Amino acid sequence: MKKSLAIIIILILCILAISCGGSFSSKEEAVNVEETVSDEYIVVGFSQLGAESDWRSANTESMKSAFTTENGYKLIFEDGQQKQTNQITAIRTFIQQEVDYIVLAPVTETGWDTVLQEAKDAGIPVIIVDRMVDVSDDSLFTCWVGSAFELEGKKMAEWLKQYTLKEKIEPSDIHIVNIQGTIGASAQIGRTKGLADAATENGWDLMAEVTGDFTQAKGKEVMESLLKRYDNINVVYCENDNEAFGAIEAIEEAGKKTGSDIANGEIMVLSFDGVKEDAMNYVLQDKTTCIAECNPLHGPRVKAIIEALEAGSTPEKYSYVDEEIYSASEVVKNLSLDGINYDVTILTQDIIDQRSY
Ligand code: GYE
Repeated sequence: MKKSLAIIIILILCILAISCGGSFSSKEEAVNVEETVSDEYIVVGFSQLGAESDWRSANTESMKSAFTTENGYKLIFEDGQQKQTNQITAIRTFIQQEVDYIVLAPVTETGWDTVLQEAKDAGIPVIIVDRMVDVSDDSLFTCWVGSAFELEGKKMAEWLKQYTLKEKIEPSDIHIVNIQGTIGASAQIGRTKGLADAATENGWDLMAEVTGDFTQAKGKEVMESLLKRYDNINVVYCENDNEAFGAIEAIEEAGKKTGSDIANGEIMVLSFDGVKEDAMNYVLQDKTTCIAECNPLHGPRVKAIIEALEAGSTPEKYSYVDEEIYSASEVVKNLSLDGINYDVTILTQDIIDQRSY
């Protein structure tokens, strides 16, 4: 009895020793895997500002599919939920994690100096994408890539000018409300300025500028109250597609029609982005009259910047993306701005089908 008990105890001790040893070695393995991951891959911390719109979803998708392990990257993705404080926390975490690059899509322009200085002190290059940062020292970031937001606004305003001229609508009969984007975001600042300057120059009645925070829900809410406040709105300038979706819902629920025939009581909706399918189909249906494109496919662009930096070259400080303007109406076929000609793309189903976003 005693002998067999001793054998059992020895057996149990052996099993314990083996399992403890096993767990030590798997812990070591885990550490090794972590180390190999950061050695083998380029680690990118991306602070995305939120998930407020279709444009943003397409942009997130583009970034995620550029920075894959197959492409040699480890992407750490953080959604800031439209709050700058969340983005600042994300950047500080990236610094602690000693990532190789920080990519920032900033919610608004100001307020980045301190945290970008911290990244610079840690020797981590920062690439700004989409909206810009307004910092006192532009060596706080390596470079920026995104859209020319004021140009988008100017193109839209020029389209409206040509359209109303051709349709013989008096400037003072153009009663506009602007549903703005997130206040302080480059996309809002540029698009608002493009319209406001043109309204002053042309003598249009720009009745209100109210933020819709780039969301469908806010766009609808704002449009509902604007319709109660003004009974003569004939142009709604929405600073993105999702606000336009919300505004169109509000207009239809109020028993009115959106469309290009403002001389006959329709309310003309103008918008930015042009993410398929909804936004573009609305143009074909004449629910939205004109869209200034804003291209969200920045993943490959940021990847090319990182590749250039890895190869030791210096990328352009600012890279602007070329963009189009779309309408189903053939009244305006081209625009001239500051001596440059832009063709208006007259939208068809084929064009929509060929687009990648
Ligand atoms: O137009 C809008 C999004 O910053 C360009 O942000 C971006 C804008 C885009 O919410 O849909």
